[in-house]
Amino acid sequence: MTSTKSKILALLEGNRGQALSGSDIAKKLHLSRSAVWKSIEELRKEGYDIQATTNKGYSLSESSDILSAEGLLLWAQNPTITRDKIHVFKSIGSTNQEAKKMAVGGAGQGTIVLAEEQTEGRGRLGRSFFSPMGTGVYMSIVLRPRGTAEEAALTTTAAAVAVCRALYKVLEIEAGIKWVNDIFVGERKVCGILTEAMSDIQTGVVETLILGIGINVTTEHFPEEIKNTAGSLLPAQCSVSRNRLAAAILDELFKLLPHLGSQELMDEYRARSFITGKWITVHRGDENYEAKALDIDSKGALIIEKTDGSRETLRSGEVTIRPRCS
Ligand code: BT5
Repeated sequence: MTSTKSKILALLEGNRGQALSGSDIAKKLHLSRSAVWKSIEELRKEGYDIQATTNKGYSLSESSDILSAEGLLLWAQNPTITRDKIHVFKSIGSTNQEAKKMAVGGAGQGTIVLAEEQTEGRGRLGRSFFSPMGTGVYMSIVLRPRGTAEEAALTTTAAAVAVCRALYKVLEIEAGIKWVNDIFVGERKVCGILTEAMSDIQTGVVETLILGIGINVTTEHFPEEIKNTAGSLLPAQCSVSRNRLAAAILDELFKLLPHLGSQELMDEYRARSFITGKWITVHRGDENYEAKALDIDSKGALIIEKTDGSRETLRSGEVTIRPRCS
């Protein structure tokens, strides 16, 4: 986006629903009126609902909900979130893939990639994440921890807590965490987290993490195979600022990252976790076995008790909750 268009969008986003006259915009931003008009036309072509009223000026509709750096910065409070670090795409294969490419090219800590749609959204173990146009938040963040694989796992833990906090702050939604990387509202998965590590082969040090977060905000129609398990935060007709939601998640995340593994963070993760105390099925490769989920340790690992009474600590993996009757 050109800097003129970016400045005008920031002004309109900051005054949603209010008319700003062309000459006031021009004066404020030191632009000609025709430059203002041209940028407004371009923004409209990009899908922004900008009304023009004679004698009043231009106003961006209150319900406008297009992801943008300008819209996000309006809400973000953490000073590390800056314009140059935010990259927004209309459609992309995968934001994690793009963030990885940027990281290889030297992108620094806190680089953010957002997309309105992913055509090849990814889950863990080669699974896919359904990411249709304009109804979700699909976001990846480049982190440079220079730490251990353990820290990498704790980053997923922090991200899960950050998402839950943001959902409550912005929408007053109480969400639960299904170890290790899924966020549920009620019985439905509304968010998945994918943390991918890039390490130095010789030292084993994790140099870069790509933290991917996908949220169904108002997605209505899910594919057949997930239509009974996936859900959205809000019905399709509701309007919420996805920029605001993304900013709240980033703010909470950057607040938590310096405290990975802290007592406070782990206690919050445990309190949100809804599998502890339940009977679960552990899926490992081709092997499936029953166990009771006992607790989550200080490293974010799941402690289970098998049916023979032995205990095991799972650092990663897949579990499903067994039906209550079994
Ligand atoms: C995840 O994996 O849930 C991690 C998803 C991470 C997505 C984000 S979006 C931004 C960034 N860029 C990417 O390419 N990815 C990240 P996993 O735990 O493996 O769960 C995947 C499974 O969840 C699938 O096999 C489906 O069963 C289910 N699923 C797929 N799409 C879903 C959706 N939109 N909502 C709920 N469940 C879904």
